[in-house]
Amino acid sequence: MPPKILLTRRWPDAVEAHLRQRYDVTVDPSDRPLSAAELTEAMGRYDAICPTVTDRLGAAILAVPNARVRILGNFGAGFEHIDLEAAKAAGIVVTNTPDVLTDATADLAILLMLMASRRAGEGERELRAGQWTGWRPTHLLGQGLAGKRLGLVGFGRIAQATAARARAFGLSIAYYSRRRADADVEAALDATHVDSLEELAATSDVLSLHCPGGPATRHLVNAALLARMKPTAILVNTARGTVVNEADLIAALSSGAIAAAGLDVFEGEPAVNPGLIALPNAVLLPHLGSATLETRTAMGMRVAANLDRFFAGEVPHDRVA
Ligand code: 8YV
Repeated sequence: MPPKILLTRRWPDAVEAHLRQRYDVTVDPSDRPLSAAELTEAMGRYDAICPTVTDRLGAAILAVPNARVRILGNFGAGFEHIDLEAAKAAGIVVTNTPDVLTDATADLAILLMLMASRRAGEGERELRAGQWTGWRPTHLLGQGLAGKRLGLVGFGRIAQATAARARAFGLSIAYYSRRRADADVEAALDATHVDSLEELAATSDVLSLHCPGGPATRHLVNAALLARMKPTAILVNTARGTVVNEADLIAALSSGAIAAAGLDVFEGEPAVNPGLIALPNAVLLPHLGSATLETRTAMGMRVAANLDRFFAGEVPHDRVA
């Protein structure tokens, strides 16, 4: 009997078809976040659950008695929605999908930087509203990026890929990370390590977030940090909404403490703070970081490879617990 696996959401067709060749696959037909009760019930029914960022797998669910689930094949790089300690205690393996979404997410960070610096969202809204009165020398003036400094919070794969792209736009690169990168990585990107987040915030023209979510990074960007930033600075977040105190960000964008923000993730997503929606200098995207067909297909294939190794009795390559 092939292992029974649950995909909590629809995945690209090619991946679903690939998985069906090897597994007894159930795709939850509702394509919405599963409730705690539904996930708890699934724990007893499947050998593997393949969740996404919208499924919260906390201790109470993972510690359910008589669980059948032996592996959580997470569809995504970030896994702060899964309680790893509880998974370990229950003997459940957890895997993620690093690498394959690096380029797509770095592209999106650059997109947000460009949209925010060039006021692209404001311009598009004006045009679609029929309010464009024609070209004039002072219309919707943004800021150029060449010669400016990009500050990266975290310096993992996505941050480094963002840095490589940003260099082509003439930005210089600085980063803050608890673990300093190897000298050859710094040299390849001409990246300067900065000793504190405060210093990085104070000296960057664009501050782009690339750290994991979860309690350790919650509200790293708050009123105190925003107050250190330049009034011309742009904040970009393709990491997790929880890294930013949104109420503090709204205050900073409203008062002109910083110039603009480009956000792909939100504290309470899919609900977005109406205070952000009201701000012209906030570019807001609905968590599109990895949203290309190529990338989502590669993510699914990566989950499949992890399941294959696990069910063959081997250690999956992307095991995180
Ligand atoms: C995913 C992401 O689409 O991989 C991540 O960490 O944030 C997104 O790119 C999402 O997590 C799917 O679960």
